Formats: sequence, C-alpha cells, structure tokens
Amino acid sequence: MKKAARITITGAAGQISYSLIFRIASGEFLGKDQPIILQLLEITPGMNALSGVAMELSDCAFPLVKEIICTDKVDLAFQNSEYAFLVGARPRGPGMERKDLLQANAAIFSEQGKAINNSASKNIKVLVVGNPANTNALIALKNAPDINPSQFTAMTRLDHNRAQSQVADKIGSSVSSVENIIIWGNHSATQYPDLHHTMIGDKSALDIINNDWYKNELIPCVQQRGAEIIKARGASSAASAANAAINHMRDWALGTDNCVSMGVFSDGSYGVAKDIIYSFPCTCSNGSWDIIQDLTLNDFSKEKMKDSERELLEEKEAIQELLND
Ligand code: NAX
Repeated sequence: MKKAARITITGAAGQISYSLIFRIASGEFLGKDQPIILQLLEITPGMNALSGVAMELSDCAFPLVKEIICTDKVDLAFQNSEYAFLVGARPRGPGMERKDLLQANAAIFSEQGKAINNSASKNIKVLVVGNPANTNALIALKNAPDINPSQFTAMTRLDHNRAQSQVADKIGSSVSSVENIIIWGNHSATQYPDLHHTMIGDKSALDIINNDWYKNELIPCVQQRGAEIIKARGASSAASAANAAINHMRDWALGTDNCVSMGVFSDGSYGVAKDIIYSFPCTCSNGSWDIIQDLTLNDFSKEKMKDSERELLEEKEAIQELLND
C-alpha cells in the first residue's frame, strides 16, 4: 500500500469543493491505488457547513480516504501538505471596487502563502482557483520564499476546456480530436483563447473553422462563459471548475504530452513580463511543467496577449505592498 498523500482544499464548504472533494476522494486525481488524507480549510463561520461535508464524505465510505481533517487553522490545513487546491476566496460584495476585492484576497493569499512556507512539504504543488486567481497565486508565492515559484500555479484549464468543447461542437467532432488549444494570460475577460496552433486530426483548425466565427463568437464566448452560466444557473460554474482543477493537478502530477493551459510564473517567454502569473501552453513530465516554446505569433495574437499582460501588471500594482518583494 502506498503512503497516503496529503491534500489541502480551501473553501472546502463552498460549491466548487462540493464536487471537487468527492471526486478527489474517489481516486480521480491521483488514481485508485493512492490513499489520501484530506486537509479541509474553512473560515470559522463555514465550519458547521464543513462538518456536514465531512459527514457525507464519511458516508461515502471511500476506501482511499485515510483521514479527514476539518479546520479553520491555516497552518494545520497546510501541515506537510503535498498538493493544495486554493479554492476559497472573498467574493465581490456590494459596493466593492476591483481594488478592494484584490486587496481583500491579497490578505487571504498572503496568509496562506506564509502557512505553506512554514508548514507544507517543500515539494508541494499549489493550484489557485479562487479569483482573481493569477494575482492570488502571485501573492501566495511571494509569501513563500522557501518554495520554488514554479510550484504555484493558477487555473485557466476551465477556459481551455470550454474552448476545446466549443470547437468540437462547431465542427461536429469529438473533444479528443481537438488538440493544442491555448489560453494566454489572465483568468478574466482579457484572456486570449488562441486557435492558431490548434489541430483537428492532421488539419489546422483555422483551415476548417471560419475566421469570423473564431474572432467574433468563440473568443467572446469563452471570455464570457462564466457570466453566461451564472445567468442560466443562478450560481457560478462549480462542477466544471472542479473538473478543470482535477485535470490541471492530475496532468501536473502524473504528466501529459498534450498541450495544456496553465497559469504559471512567467520567465519572460514570448516577451511576456517576468514576475507575473500568466497562462501559457505547457506540457508536464516528472512532476514539472514546461512552457511550450517557439510557437509563431501573429500580430493579432501579440496584441491580445499584451492586453491580458497589461491587466495582470495593473492587478500586481494594486497589491504591490503585499508582495513581500
Ligand atoms: P463559494 O462561495 O461557494 O465557496 C467559497 C468558500 O470559500 C466558502 O465556503 C467560504 O466560506 C470559503 N472561504 C472564504 N474565504 C476563505 C478563507 N480565507 N479560507 C478558507 N476558506 C475560505 O465559491 P465557489 O463557487 O466554490 O468558488 C470559489 C472561487 O473560485 C471563487 O473565487 C470563484 O470566483 C472562483 N472560480 C474560479 C474559476 C477559475 O477558472 N479559476 C472558475 C470557477 C470559479 O468562478
């Protein structure tokens, strides 16, 4: 029997976690032969709801779950943690400006970054889901100086999956035939879904798909999909977000040759500013990600990528004092 892996999930009583925790517990993240210990973090007012989640987890009798820790203590939640899904975040309240939202979250993610630095495994892999995800990930990594910045990532896999599915629908093909989708930039309305490298079988997607549909329908559809779901469902994406979080972490931990979009610490690839968390096309092996290099970018792509970079630099500016630089 393998040693149990310690997995932290924050915002554990929220709606994304209500799907995420149960799928992880059933083995969909690390596999059906990997026992796990779940370290679930909530804020104090969420602890009662979290105890209900824990009762349901127990009632599933998942054989892989060796222990469930429910806590509102940040250090305990990250104790020896090897994988962390940072889902909990402060939602925008009435009258809250974008800067207020950034700062409220910056306070949460700087505290969690410090706790990761102090308590977690030095090999931890961190995925930030809670919005604004890219900048929250940057704050967490800046507050964890003993952990390599490459171990902090932000989620753009939901946007990636959305684009892949829309393209497959459009051409009446299966999602698995659509390869090399790229989401560049921020997980926000400035993100840039790029089809210029996308292949459908052995054909370039843009030889099959009309350019007008790509620019005028697909790009805004992916950028606005979250808002469309809220309008229809009366609540934001949850099951699909949990699914994307598992896709992201599973590929990172176990490897993939496919091109996957991940918000990672920019090293300046493709002329993107260093020192921000920016979504790039990546492959993963041996527990590490690599940015796919040497893709040709046209002027349209360069301009869209810059727009998203600019937004991330503005977000960084708004929380500069919490970056510990
Ligand atoms: P919910 O409001 O249902 O759940 C959030 C939970 O986090 C709540 O139970 C709350 O008590 C808890 N929480 C708040 N502050 C916390 C803290 N400091 N420590 C621990 N727990 C804390 O939100 P949910 O729908 O689950 O969404 C969670 C986050 O994911 C939001 O920020 C949301 O915007 C973001 N999303 C990000 C996506 C992405 O692709 N990156 C897509 C889905 C989603 O919109």
